[in-house]
Amino acid sequence: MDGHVRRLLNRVSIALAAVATAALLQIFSHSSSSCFVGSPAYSSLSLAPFPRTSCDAASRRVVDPNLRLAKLRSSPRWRRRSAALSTSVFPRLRRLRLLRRSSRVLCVAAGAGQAVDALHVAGVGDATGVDLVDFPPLVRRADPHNLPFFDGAFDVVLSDEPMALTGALFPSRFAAEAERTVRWGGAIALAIERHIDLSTVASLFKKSRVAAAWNATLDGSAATMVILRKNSNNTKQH
Ligand SMILES: *[C@@H]1O[C@H](CO)[C@@H](O)[C@H](O)[C@H]1NC(C)=O
Ligand SMILES: CC(=O)N[C@H]1CO[C@H](CO)[C@@H](O)[C@@H]1O
Repeated sequence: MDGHVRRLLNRVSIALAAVATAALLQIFSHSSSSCFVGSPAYSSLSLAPFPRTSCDAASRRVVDPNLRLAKLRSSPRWRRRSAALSTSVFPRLRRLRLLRRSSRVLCVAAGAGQAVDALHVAGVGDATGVDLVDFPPLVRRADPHNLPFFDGAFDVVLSDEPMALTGALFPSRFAAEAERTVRWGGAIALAIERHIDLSTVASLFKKSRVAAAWNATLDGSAATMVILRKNSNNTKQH
């Protein structure tokens, strides 16, 4: 009798476990199809063809990320952005001795990962891309207001998205996180919209000084590039 009850209970618990597993699988397979439409804080005009919502993120799952990357790489927009980075931004950083092949670089607001890809092509192997929406294989999800990296983890923090800073929910928080994750003496390289006052941008970075600024064209959109250097100890007078 006792043994019979135990066997029965065993059977019941196995059945319940099976039901729970099936329910979980159901949840997992459906969770990504309920997408919320709404742009990330800095949904951009210049990256319009790339996915910017979780709906797009969900529909992307059927595509092999590497095939998709190969396709994107051959698009004129991607090539223009890569060219702008490798002929304008990277050489400046190198001349200032802020970028080397061994540098660890974080690309924030990385979109589909053009900057990460351009860094790889330029021989910088250790480049990490993050954005509000993950985009494998080059970009994973992270909130720029709360970056999941240690203090001083990177030699360079780069954003080639002109709307990233000014379109951020909290620009000062965005700036503080970029500064926190870059090492002392390292660089923050930012594209900003051309009408934005440089001193306004500089004032957001409490521990860094502007090392270079110039007007650049990133795949057709006029932007200003700014390179800030995180001071070896906070000597900035403000
Ligand atoms: C960029 O161009 C604008 C005019 O379009 C000019 O006012 C500004 O000073 C330039 N910025 C830099 C850093 O050269
Ligand atoms: C150059 C220099 O003095 N750097 C120091 C700045 O402050 C940090 C932390 O407070 C030190 O770790 C650096 O050595």
